[in-house]
Amino acid sequence: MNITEEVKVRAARINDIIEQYLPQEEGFQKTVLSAMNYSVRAGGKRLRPMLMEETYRCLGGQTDVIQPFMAAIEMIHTYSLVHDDLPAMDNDEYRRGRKTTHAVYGEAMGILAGDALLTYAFETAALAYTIEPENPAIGRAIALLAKKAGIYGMVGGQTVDVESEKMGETITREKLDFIYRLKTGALMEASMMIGAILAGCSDAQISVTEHIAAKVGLAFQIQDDILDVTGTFEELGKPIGSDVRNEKATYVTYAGMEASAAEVERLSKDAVGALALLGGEEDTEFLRELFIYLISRKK
Ligand code: GRG
Repeated sequence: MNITEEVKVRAARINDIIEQYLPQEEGFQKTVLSAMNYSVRAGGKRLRPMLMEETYRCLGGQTDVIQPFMAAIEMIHTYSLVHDDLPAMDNDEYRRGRKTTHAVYGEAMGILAGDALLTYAFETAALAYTIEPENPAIGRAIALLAKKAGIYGMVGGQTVDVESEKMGETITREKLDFIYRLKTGALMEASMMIGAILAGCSDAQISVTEHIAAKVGLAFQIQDDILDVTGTFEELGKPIGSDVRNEKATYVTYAGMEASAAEVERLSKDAVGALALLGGEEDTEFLRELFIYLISRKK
């Protein structure tokens, strides 16, 4: 498999799916709708919907019921980026190679577009009932999405992250793990777990997907820290060095570059190894290749 090409093809297909769920830009509230669509259409790797769809497929899922959830997870991810870029947070002017939402639409509209994307994500996920009205797994998937996006997930992690600014290397490994597990890992976990839930998996299999995604999420965030030091504006579509500027405690400041790179590799290989725990005869080749591909990602 040529994983680079395969990722590109899948991202393009995911863009088509997401596009179907974006709101029409009309009515008196048109500005916020336009700001939402601007944020989502800015592109991005579409990694979370990719993980979700592939986990669903690997575990035997066969219908389109996964699609509203793929759009929803990307809307939630995009809202987190829009808010993360705000002046009160990282105060970034560029993201995904273009001006951030608040830089184009103003701060108030940046806040509202993030709020709207979060709320609209749940409106979108609930559309799964129009595809499979009798499927009880949909309610469970919606509840999980809320939990992993909220105070016991991404928002919880971001809270501790914001409070840990200016701590440099004095932060404990335990706290850093907590931040990464929640801030970045939680949406990866939601992606794979929702794939498993909608595929009708057992609780044990759903737990395995959580375990795998937690490792992928941690590796992904450490690689993000590394790229913030070693990447370029052209590759990342945003300025590098934002962690240093914001005096953020990261894996790189905590453990150094070499140990961080080794940790990314170890976690990714652990995630690949854990794919065997899913049981059954699933073809996990794409997930395996994707986890390895992410180790050397440049954006
Ligand atoms: C509630 C005010 C308020 C803010 C919430 C929760 C939150 C802000 C921010 C989430 C934290 C965050 C941005 C974590 C970083 C995760 C991460 C590495 C994002 C980049 O993901 P990629 O590389 O991005 O997948 P693309 O652009 O490819 O989609």
